[in-house]
Amino acid sequence: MNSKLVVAVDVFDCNFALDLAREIGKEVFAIKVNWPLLMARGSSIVSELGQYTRVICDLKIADIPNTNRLIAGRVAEEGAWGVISHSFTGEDSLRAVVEAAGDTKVFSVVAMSHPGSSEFIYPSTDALIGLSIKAGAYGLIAPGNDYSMLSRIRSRTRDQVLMTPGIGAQGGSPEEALKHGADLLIVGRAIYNAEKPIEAVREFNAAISSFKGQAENKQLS
Ligand code: BMP
Repeated sequence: MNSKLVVAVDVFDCNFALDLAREIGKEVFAIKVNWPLLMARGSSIVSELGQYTRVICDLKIADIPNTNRLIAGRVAEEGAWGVISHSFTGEDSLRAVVEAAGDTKVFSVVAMSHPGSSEFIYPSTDALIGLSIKAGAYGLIAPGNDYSMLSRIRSRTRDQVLMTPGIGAQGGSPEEALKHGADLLIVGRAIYNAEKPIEAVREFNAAISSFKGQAENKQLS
């Protein structure tokens, strides 16, 4: 299935997450796990969900290189397709993630989707993009609900894959995010809180595939 949808499953209930993955796994690009599931189950949740679809581990790693290396190495051992790291800790810290992640793709945060992102992160976004590219990041995390920031990030990198949270519950629309340069769209609550998550997935997929405006959006396989 050629979907651009990454479903964030921010819950503590592992059975709910596994049932959801079984239901939607073939119709999404990936499932993203964050601290709630990792706290509830440990890192094995990555390989358990990996039976159904790709898994992106959203740890927002932000430590010294040695600690980052340990964390990214474990994520890679569990077979995660991708991992999310902060970049504000510096090039050496991010490079450690990239090296330890091996074939697991590293997405680096250069701007966030919540209002507080404008306090410290936005003023540093250009520098964070440069640092992330130098450190070898495969992709960048950019806000899917702030279209001018998203366009600005897209204009500064053609090669990196842009993965964008902020769609649905945080106000972003799939069409606008794609129009402004997104390659993968993260949607959480609007799917896992839906009465019928599979129908919500299909609606998002339909909105994504009906968007024809951006020939440059990357096709990931
Ligand atoms: P939701 O669609 O329910 O708002 O979830 C968005 C997901 O993306 C959450 O897992 C959140 O941690 C993550 N996220 C975000 O919302 N903004 C960012 O800037 C970076 C994120 O990883």
